[in-house]
Amino acid sequence: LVLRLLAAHRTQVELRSLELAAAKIVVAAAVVREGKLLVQQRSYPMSLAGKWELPGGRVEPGETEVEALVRECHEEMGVVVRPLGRLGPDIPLPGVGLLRTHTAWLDAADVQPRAVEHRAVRWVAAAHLAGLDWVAADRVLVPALVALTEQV
Ligand code: 9L3
Ligand code: MG
Repeated sequence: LVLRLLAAHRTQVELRSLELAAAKIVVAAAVVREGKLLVQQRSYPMSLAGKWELPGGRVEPGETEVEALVRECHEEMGVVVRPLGRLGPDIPLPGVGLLRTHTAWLDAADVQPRAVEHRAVRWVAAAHLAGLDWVAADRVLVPALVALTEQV
């Protein structure tokens, strides 16, 4: 019996380390221009449709976080961003991995992001950030996003 319990425990430990090894990074961009933060409204999956989030997505194998951030922003909004540095804590995404945020610069002042995959894209002032219907993970970032938006 003891041996069987030990074996069961070892299997659990092995499964746990597999889960950790598989933890995927999802990168998100915090882009501020003229005192407003760039946010997007999700169109899928159904459980997240209508909720607001920072633009971004999964880091693909062989890609750095910065490369993924630039690629995702280009795919999702047709704009080129310049990542600047990390913002706020890593946030667990249950069943997916970790959400990691980078601030980013949208250098062309005249370029307007378009909602390619999303329902809408919007520039939001600091005072209105807390009132958005955020995706749960992104809501954790609101204090850091308000501070960033007020400061830029
Ligand atoms: N996610 C949460 N907040 C964000 C982003 C960009 C992504 N700001 C979550 C939603 C999905 C997963 O990460 O569960 C992958 O994102 P995507 O590839 O569907 O954008
Ligand atoms: Mg995405």
